[in-house]
Amino acid sequence: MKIKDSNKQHYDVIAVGAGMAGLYLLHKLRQAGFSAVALETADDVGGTWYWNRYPGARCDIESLDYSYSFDPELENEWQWSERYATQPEILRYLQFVADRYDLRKDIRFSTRVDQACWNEEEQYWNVTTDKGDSLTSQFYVMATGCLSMPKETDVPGVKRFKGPTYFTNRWPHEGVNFTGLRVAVIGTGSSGIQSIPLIAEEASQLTVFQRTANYAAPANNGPLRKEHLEKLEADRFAYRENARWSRVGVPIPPNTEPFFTVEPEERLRRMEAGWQQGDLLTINSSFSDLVTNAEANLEVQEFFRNKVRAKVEDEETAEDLCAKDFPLFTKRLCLETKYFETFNKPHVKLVNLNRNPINSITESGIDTNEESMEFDAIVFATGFDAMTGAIVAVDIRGREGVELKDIWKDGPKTYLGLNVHGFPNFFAITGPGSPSVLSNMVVSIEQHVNWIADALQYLRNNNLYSLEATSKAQEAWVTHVNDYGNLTLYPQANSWYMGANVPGKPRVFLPYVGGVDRYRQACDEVVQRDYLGFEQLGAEASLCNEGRIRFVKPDVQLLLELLASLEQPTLDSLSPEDARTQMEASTAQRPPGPDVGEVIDSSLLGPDGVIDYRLYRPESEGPHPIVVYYHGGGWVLGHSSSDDPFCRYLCANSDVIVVSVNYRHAPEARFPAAVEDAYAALIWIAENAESLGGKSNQLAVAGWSAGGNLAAVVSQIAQSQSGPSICGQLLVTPVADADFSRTSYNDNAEGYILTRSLMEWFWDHYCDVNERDDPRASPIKAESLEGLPPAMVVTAELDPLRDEGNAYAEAMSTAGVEVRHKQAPGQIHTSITAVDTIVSSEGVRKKMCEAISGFFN
Ligand code: N01
Repeated sequence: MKIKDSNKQHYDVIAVGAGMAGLYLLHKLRQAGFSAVALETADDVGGTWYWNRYPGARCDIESLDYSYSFDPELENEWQWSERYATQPEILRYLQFVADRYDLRKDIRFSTRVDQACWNEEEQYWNVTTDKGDSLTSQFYVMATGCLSMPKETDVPGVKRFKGPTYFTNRWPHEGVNFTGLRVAVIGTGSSGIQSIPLIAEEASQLTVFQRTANYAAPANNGPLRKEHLEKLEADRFAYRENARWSRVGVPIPPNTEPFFTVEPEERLRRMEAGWQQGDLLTINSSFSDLVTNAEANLEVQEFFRNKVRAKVEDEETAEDLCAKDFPLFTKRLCLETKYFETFNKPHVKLVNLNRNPINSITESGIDTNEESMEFDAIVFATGFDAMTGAIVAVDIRGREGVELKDIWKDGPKTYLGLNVHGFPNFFAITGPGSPSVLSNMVVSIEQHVNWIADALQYLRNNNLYSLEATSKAQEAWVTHVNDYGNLTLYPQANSWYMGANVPGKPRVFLPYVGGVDRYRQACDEVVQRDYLGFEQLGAEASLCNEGRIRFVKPDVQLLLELLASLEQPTLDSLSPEDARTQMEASTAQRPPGPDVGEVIDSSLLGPDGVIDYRLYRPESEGPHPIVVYYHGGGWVLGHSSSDDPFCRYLCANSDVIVVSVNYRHAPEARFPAAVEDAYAALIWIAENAESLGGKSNQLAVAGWSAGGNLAAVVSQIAQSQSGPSICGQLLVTPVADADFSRTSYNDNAEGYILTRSLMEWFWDHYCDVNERDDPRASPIKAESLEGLPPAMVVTAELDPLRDEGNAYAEAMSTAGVEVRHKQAPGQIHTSITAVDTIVSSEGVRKKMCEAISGFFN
């Protein structure tokens, strides 16, 4: 740092915003001995609770949880008066906090930040305001909140109206008296749903313009719940700690039961109990899969709709008020108090904008397609440019003058939602890519502030002056955030979570849906691993701790966690017999895979007796091409139906017959018995193709793992022994070599189901060491790969076999074979074939089916 102490306008930290985040940040930084200033547009503290003063504004997380936890004394000094506190009470609380910690002296009110530029030469941030101030700081923090930038009004003619217009998110401080007025409210999100019943109490006429009906649960507001208070008071520390390590920042244990594993009566009981409880969380957390399972979600949606139908007298209005356009929970659930009943009042009318859209706001009212309506006042409850709007409203420029707005034009990119590559010493509190709006904001704010304060102390203690995410770490985090979002139903809604409410905003899922607990774990791990993924510059030494914090696909990770929780013995610690029994037991639990036209179990005669096979025929009329499939299991485990869901998948999605053939297994029958059977079965199927319903000369092979090895080997044998003719080979995470020295054998030696030691166990059972260079064991060792059929090779990033599969694909390609090669990021050896279990590998599976279709065209 080259800043001179004499510069009075220089701070360690400049923060933007004096809401819940800014206040705690100031306190925390002061405690840690940093100089800090917060710049705030408003003339007082409070952030969202300063601006959103519309009638009925309240928190939708219970007040006891929606409270700072950093100071037990503060907790003792403040008593909430209601279960869901009103905006004035929450604002008083934040004012109390500001006074109690004497924070106002470090806040410049009525000051808007216009620009923040990183000065590369001096290594500081230069911040300018609308007041003409120019300040500098080592660190720059956006504590601007997720829902603070009002969405620009996009209703036509908005400027024409001569009467007063009000915006819920910028409500006049003196309040508004609607008594005797004809009022229009546009928008039925949380703000509309909270304010409409109260506006209706005053207005002589209220017309609500609804574009999309919303799900809302009753708030059942009242005094603080006794049992809730008792729980907190019994052990405040444990209570708050449980919140910090919960899914959404409220201490409710996560549920592991999928909806349809619960009996219908019990499902209904839980929904009803959640409804009576009156909160955002209970119903959702009564099951494990309401935001991932569309059918389960549909059933709960209908429960919500029936509640509306029971409350609203006019049938057409009731139907219009029933949310139908998006899955439940994929827009923020609203908490309501007499909202639906308000539409039973004779002076309240609902206009369904889908049937009767607004043509224009006029001088005296609103014209829709069907009528002209006169109003004395219009209220806009039209929402926010959420999560990114307030951040990019400031002209933030990082290294080389790069504008944040520019690099976020296709959607925000952050590392942990905290920092952005190219913007050293820049932090966003509850930024996009963190749980933020999907959590209790206070818990997430405290976590971010603590993390930032710790980071600043780490830099100070280590004589470092800047911290910046690497592009690789950021890219991996963005992928991780998207991967999680894509496992859920959230992307289906046109919500502000998706940026879909603001015309022209890129459609990207903005928050992190993996949970407060998992997110906190990731942030902690980054620190424990010496700020993994951050470049750290110092006066004497700098380091770049390159790396990715989460790269296993989230559903794969969940599967790994589930398997670990079963504490089963590893297969390689068992006898082959016991390993087979354990395998059978676990495959019995899988989803069955898609329906196909017909499944036939039969057998053929091999070189050493009968070989079982299972034939899968598509629903469409034949004849069809045939794929001979070899199952996985390290030549030791499995049989003709052990990859049943995957075979069904290939059959149904490629419109081919799949014949899954068994082969003799080791250690009872060692190498080359499996190869002999695999090849004999191939010949028999080629010769009997027509009687099996296949097309002659339309034959391909496929296999997974050891089966991929056999598919590769029989392709070589068929090619060298002139038959049968094979149109293509699909090799899925194949064993291509017996060489354990490749990088992937070390990188992925443990932790991803197929371990290095399990592979050693398989090889030892299957094949003598001195035979392993035989190309029938290690197909990559073949003298020539020329003339082999076209291939698709699929490898998984986190598989010990990854590099040999990659090497085989490359070797075939070099030999002139037409090869499609797909390495699946974040996948493990067993996840690519896990039909209906691992959703994140669905794209690769689709590609395999395309490849199979390509073999025959
Ligand atoms: O905003 P919203 P909000 N023509 O975006 C409609 C938090 N919050 O201020 O859905 C016609 O949810 C829009 O219609 P559509 C909470 O997280 C919390 O209500 O886009 N209509 C929608 O109905 C919440 O989720 C509390 O089709 C137009 C409404 O306006 C978030 O803030 C209280 C329109 C906007 O709903 C935002 O809530 C309040 C147009 N041109 C808010 N443009 C608590 O309880 C928009 N709409 C703590």
